[in-house]
Amino acid sequence: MSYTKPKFEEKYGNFIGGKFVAPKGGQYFENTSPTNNQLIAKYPRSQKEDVDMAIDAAWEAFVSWGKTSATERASVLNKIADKLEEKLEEFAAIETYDNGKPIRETVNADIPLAVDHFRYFAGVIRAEEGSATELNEHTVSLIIKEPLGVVAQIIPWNFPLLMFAWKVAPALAAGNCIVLKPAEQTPSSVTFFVEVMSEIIPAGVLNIVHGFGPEAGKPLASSSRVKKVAFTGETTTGQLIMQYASKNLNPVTMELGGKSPNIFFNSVMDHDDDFLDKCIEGAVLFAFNQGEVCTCPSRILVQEDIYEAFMERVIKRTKAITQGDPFDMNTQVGAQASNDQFEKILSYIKIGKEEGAEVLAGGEAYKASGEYEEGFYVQPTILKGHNKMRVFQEEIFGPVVSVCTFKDEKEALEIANDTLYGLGAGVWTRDAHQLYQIPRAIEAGRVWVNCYHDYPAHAPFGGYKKSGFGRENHLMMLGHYRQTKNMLISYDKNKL
Ligand code: TXE
Repeated sequence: MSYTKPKFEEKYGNFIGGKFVAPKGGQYFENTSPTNNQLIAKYPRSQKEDVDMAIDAAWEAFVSWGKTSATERASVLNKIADKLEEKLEEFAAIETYDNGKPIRETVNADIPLAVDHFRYFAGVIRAEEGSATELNEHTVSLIIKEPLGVVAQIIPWNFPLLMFAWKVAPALAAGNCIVLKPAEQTPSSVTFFVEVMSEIIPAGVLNIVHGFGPEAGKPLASSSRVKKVAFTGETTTGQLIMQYASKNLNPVTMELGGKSPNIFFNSVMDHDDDFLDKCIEGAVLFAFNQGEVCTCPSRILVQEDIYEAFMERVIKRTKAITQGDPFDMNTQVGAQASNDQFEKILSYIKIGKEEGAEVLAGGEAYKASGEYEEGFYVQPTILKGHNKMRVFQEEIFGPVVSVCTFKDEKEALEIANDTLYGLGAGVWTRDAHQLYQIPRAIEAGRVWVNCYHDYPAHAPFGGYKKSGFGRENHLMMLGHYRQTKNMLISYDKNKL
């Protein structure tokens, strides 16, 4: 199957009250493809007045959506999933062109995972049993879960449609209406989503406001008329958003940056080639999605007695990565999401070299050919150094991994936990003690053991430390989108 670049209209509106509307101020920004630096389309440069209009539409829709039954909402979510699946290839091509990630990832991961997310929350919301307790023979306590109302959601550009699904599916399942701001770098797949779902989702239940963080994101997160703010993005932006939301005492969930350790113990080299191959793939996953993943395993820790033999294979495998044309099914690493990101990654490679890190692979921009010559590509890069270097401590968000050695379990844990972040981690070992005790001692919300980069809808995901709080995926996510009503009912005719 071959994939081609999708077609776009010249410009799009915000999606408010079930239709596309022009921004009130009439301003637009240009969105370009990082694959070739060509214009995709113009999107609204929204301001507070546009955000207010979307919040109005959402509250209007909440009057009826907030009263729908779980069965009705589940039916809507299932229809969304079916439609997404039917148009999977179109969504994948849009995502690849707008974000730069290779088509093999959008076809096999981004869009199918988004489909599954809607199906999962459609099922979860109907499986609930609720609770009633008899406090004494005359009094019953009922616990009822109610939606919050209108919620604000602000998402990043690294998984535009998947992050959208992570936010939207549980919020809708719980009975909320939404105003969501996509990242300005990747507005396309969300726009296509609301276009094709307009006959499925009632008008005003899901509203999209495009634009920049300080102009559109800030008024959304600051509004006293939203009842919750959900955010995924950079840690410092998350801190700002918490300040805005705190003025209204609004609850927030934060999914922020990471600097995840990926630890390889010496038992991975024990006479089993299949398992070792799996470990090598696990190490090379730093390049998955161009390293633009909050859980990117961006620090490899290798036990010192296997370092040479193990890294020889990792380097060889890294150099064999196919890079370039994102629409070629064989391409494993596509374009970085934007010029800003491209420049940031190259500056970190320079910082690493200046700090004295040794370049074991890559180390430069990648020159794509033909129509992709003007795109933003970086070679998968391996830097060898120590954990105090900036390239080990700061989030690069690119296909760059920093490698160091450790002596024993104690030192592995010291290095792994010597970071501000605590989102993801990987542990690779054949030792039964290590495969339980090491993940337990790592300060991170998700630890993969003998695997990595798996994101099932029914496993909770979220950070420790400066990687945020609150969990996404899993039924526990519903707790972030509902409030608890307790009704105490007396059946006693006489006594108070
Ligand atoms: O993120 P921002 P940026 C990290 C990654 C990357 C860096 C910068 O290291 O290099 O962040 O990327 C909106 N009020 N991550 O600048 O600013 C913005 O419009 C309200 C990690 O793109 O966090 C976008 O919709 N909203 C990360 C969203 O916030 C604001 C994924 C994310 O943008 C705002 C992305 C404001 N003041 C980047 N400022 C992850 N953990 O997955 C910005 N926004």
